[in-house]
Amino acid sequence: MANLTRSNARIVRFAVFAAILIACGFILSKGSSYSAPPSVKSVAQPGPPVQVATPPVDAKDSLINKAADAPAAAPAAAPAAPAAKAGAPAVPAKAAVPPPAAAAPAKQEGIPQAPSDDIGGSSNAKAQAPAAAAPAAAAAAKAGDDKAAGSDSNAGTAKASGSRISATFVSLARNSDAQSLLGSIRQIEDRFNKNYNYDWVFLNDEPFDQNFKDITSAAVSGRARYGLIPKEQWSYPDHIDQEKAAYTREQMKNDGVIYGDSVPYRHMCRYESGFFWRHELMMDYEYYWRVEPDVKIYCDIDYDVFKWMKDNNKDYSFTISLPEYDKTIPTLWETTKAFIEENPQYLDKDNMMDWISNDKGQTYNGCHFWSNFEIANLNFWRGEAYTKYFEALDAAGGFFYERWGDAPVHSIAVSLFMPRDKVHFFEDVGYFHVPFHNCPVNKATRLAKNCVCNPSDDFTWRGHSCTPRYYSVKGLKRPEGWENFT
Ligand SMILES: Nc1nc2c(ncn2[C@@H]2O[C@H](COP(=O)(O)OP(=O)(O)O)[C@@H](O)[C@H]2O)c(=O)[nH]1
Ligand SMILES: [Mg+2]
Repeated sequence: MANLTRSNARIVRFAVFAAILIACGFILSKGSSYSAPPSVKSVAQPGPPVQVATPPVDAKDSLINKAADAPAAAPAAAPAAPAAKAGAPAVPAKAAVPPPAAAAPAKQEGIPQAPSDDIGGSSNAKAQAPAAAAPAAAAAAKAGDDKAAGSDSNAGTAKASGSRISATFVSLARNSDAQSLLGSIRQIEDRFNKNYNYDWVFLNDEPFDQNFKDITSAAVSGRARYGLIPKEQWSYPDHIDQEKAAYTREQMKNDGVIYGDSVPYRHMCRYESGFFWRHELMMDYEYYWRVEPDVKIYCDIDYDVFKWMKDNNKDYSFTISLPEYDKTIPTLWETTKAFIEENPQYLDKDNMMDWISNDKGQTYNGCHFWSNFEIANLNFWRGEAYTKYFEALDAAGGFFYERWGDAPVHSIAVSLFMPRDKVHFFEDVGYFHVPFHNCPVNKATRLAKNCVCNPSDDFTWRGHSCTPRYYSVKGLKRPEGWENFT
């Protein structure tokens, strides 16, 4: 009886064990097949790489939003950059990696949104072909720049944009300037912007044609943006006496003054003096680099010059300075003096009057920064002192009754209303605008930066240049060997 009870107990234990085994097997096999589909779905849904890697050019915003919405989707983040370059907001892939909140700081930093009149974006997309990418990344890597360690332009863009500041190139140009401007763009891209992909704003008093847009947007590595100048900023103000203006032009023509009889040139000078920073497209930026057709960049620019300006508290910079042709500005200084007398509060206590005047302000010596090259802070022009100064000059009418250039106007304002420490001479930016060259006279600089210019062409230390005076009044140390190039 005892034996029978023991064997029954064994049978029961075996049955229970077998039942547990069967149940486990069932749970294991069924369980995996039930839970897998949802998890696969949830990973695949937010950002299938194929979808992001081949964006339709016009799907700008949605792509940016997608990237920002997919924080952990690394494969999606890298290819997101083409969308930014295709004319969409330049939200870098890097900015898309953190949670969506990161989008706000990017905007605050000034990374602009695509405006409605940004009509260059679509053709700009093709400029982002990998061909331009590899050299960009390689150059950055060579420079020891961990900002662009990626293997394609998109990665480079994303990395570079992480530390970019709010800045743009700006070119005022006619449609007929397309080819000559292309040469300038190519050199700036190759020597500098391929590593940083800053935007490029093109402004014109007439609508840009398709050829201009095709050519320029294909060449720039950042966004290409095209703006039309409002008519009232490129025409005579009401108070201008047309007959008097015409008479002046005739006189200047007879005197052989360059552009003396040109009406468009006068509008151009007035626009560059008083309006370019007010253009809707320029509102998105803090710093700009002005670029003209047919200029040359002789040396590598292996650091972010915009960021350098900001980090070093500089608001205006130049490469060449010289005296103005005084027949173009007979009353500019008198008008300036009258303005200062009425508004002494705008004169900076650490101004550079000693650079523009040899007699403590009685007369203007004509020295000016050659404004076809400018890297500067737009906020200076936007400020009260300059705005009021421009209004006073415009009211006096010298842009039309004489031929006031934007170069002396900018330079006088910088010298009087800006502390001298905020002005910078870019000795290392080899530059040419016909007929003057800035070529670093220091051999080590030329070699380090792969310059292609001849220092004997350099204008900086020549008798006619105002840059030696600039060095003197600021007490700067001149580069080694400067005396061999006077
Ligand atoms: N849209 C437009 N741009 C102009 C006009 N005239 C000159 N510019 C631009 O203004 C800048 C200065 O003109 P430029 O001919 O180079 O003058 P220069 O450097 O003083 O000989 C360049 O960027 C030109 O492309 C014009 O009538 N319309
Ligand atoms: Mg020019």
